[in-house]
Amino acid sequence: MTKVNGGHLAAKALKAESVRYVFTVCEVVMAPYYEGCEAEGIQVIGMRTEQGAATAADGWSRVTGKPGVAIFDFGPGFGNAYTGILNANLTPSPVVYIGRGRYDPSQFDLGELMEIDRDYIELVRPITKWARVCHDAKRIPEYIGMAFRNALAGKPGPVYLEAVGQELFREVDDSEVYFPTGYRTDAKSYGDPDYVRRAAHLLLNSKKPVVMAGSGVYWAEASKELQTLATNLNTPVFLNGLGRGCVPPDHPMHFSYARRFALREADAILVVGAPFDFRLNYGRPPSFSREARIIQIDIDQTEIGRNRDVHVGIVGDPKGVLTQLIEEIDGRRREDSGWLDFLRRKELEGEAKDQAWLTSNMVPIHHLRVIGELRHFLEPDDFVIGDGGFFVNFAARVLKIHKPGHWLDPGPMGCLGVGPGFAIAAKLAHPESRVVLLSGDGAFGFNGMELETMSRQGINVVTIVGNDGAWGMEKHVPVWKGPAIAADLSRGTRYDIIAQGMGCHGELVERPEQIRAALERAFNACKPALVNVMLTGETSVYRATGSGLFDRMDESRQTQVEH
Ligand SMILES: Cc1ncc(C[n+]2csc(CCOP(=O)(O)OP(=O)(O)O)c2C)c(N)n1
Ligand SMILES: [Mg+2]
Repeated sequence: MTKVNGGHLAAKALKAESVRYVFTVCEVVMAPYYEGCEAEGIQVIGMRTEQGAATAADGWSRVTGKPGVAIFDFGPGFGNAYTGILNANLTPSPVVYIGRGRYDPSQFDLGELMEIDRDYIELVRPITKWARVCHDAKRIPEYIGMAFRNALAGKPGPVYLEAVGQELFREVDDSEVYFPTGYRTDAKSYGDPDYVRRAAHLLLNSKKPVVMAGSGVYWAEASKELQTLATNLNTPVFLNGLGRGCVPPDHPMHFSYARRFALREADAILVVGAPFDFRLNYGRPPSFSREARIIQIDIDQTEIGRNRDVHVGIVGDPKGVLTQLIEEIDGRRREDSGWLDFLRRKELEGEAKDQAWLTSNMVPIHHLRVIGELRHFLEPDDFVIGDGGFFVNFAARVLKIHKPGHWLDPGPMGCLGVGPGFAIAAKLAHPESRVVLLSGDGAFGFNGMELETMSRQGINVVTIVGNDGAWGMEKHVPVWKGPAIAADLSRGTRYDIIAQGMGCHGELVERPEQIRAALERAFNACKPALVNVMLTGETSVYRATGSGLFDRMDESRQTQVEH
């Protein structure tokens, strides 16, 4: 009979889920969690804000496919973590968030420290899949099991669990504790065979089919199946969200620039694990053809037909359903008469327009020149994290991502400040890969202190700050009647010196010919590094390059480059 406290019981349950790291901001009342984790061989990573911790846990989920875990205090800790949870919720990403919970019920409603007149569950419920309080130390392992089951079941998403603070310290006999082991399944769910047959028939008989694949394909680890189906069907694939990288850029069916033409002119569109949200203009014209027959595959039945009429809706795990479709098609090939050639031409035209800017010698430097230089360094195993406005949009447009989960960005929440947390998680999960964080100067301000975490923990990320001295994406849009208000930041801020002050390698770059050597030194620094690149802040340059808010991106790609 061994005595063990509630915090340690939680750690044992996390260990059983193969958790390797938990992310937190130190708070002594959570000592039982921390000590339990260390005793179980789980490393506790101390971050600089709870937003950073919540985001790192989300990043871990994204780069491993297994839930990341963050632990934070209530009150201000909870408040800071909230943004990170919001972001995980919209992605959606399966993260286990553990709040400290209120402390001693005998003091509730007396005006205890950090008291609020509602409980935290009420606040977190709208932005999580599942949220609970555990009131009994002995039941903590059960609740951890429930948390993982709910995070991973069907459509993934974040969950929130807190244990009443006192219970973390309460010692119980471990022989009296029920440790569940078979509390969830990884089994795939398959689609209705009749619907699969109809989908195959429709696709095989279409003249201008398109596949639009999103994050659901990533979570289902279905990239191989997606590639096989696209090859067998002879059908172009476009990717969004975490779907990026699920088809490598050198695959003959991989397309990106031609998307607006493809979705407008298609006669059949297979939408897999990609919700009809704003990124797809809700599946509606003008971005989506009105006439196209839509086949939709999603693990979540409530996504089928949301915002857009579908002709064949298949509920099931994308890996399972794509496998069924491949079997149903059984080697039959769709004959293509010019559709692929047309889209390839559009693709090459789009790429060609960016070429001049990728090698531009203008001073201050153009955003695309930095990305152009970075391309010389990137290898298929590297991870690229985007955190910012225009700077990240440019990068997303031209960088080739070779593997699933190797591009992370603020996602549908558009949440600035996610970069350092994501980068830390990516590097911890894949120490053998290089991790590059592309940050706007505005975005850097949110969680830039996490470079101290990188420095302290030896997490060697290369950060490139695109320093245009502005909230560029807010400043240069044609909405303002006069000059943009509150859209400027100080020009020339020395983020490189700030990074040096945190123990990182820091470089300032003001001219394009300096970029390559600076990146070289940053990648070889053997410590975290930051390259601060002074960028142009001219609205006319953005217009000419074709950049803008998300919904203008496609239009602007048409803009003629005047260089
Ligand atoms: C947390 C948060 N606050 C505000 C915004 C609104 N927003 C979107 S893009 C942007 C500008 C980003 O500026 P920066 O990071 O410097 O990138 P740039 O566009 O200048 O390249 C802002 C403020 C947001 N998306 N997230
Ligand atoms: Mg900026």
